[in-house]
Amino acid sequence: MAERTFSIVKPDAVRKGFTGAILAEIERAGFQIVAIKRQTISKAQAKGFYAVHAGKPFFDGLCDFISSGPLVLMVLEKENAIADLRKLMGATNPANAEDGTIRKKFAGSMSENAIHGSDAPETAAFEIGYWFAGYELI
Ligand code: FUP
Repeated sequence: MAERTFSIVKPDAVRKGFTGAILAEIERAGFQIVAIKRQTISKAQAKGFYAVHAGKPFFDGLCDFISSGPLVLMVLEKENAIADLRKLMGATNPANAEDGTIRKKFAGSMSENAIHGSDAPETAAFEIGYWFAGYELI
């Protein structure tokens, strides 16, 4: 059965002009783009989204970075979408990402790593609901 996941083309990749190339990789891997929007988020919105990381040493920098410029928010669908997107993204630190992954091709560093993808069904449900209303997902 088709599964949905949530993804972000992060501000570093948008700034560098990689949005289209990353979307092409996602579609080529068999994902349907169910919903998509480009916007600049506030630091308060970033803190709510990344609440699971609150208190970690990188939390403040992460929230500054993700709210530093336009990003692209997406809901993606395919069978096994959550795990398959994680595989397509590659390791959090692009230095450890496998060849052919989005982070290997487009990410510059651990903190500015081009793409986000939900890591489990519960986080996908929270993240989709955080950024998209039900009527945007029909
Ligand atoms: P990932 O699921 O691969 O996006 O990675 P995490 O959920 O562990 O981390 C979320 C984001 O926090 C990463 F994309 C980058 C940032 N981060 C750091 O900057 N430093 C760290 O040590 C860990 C994560």
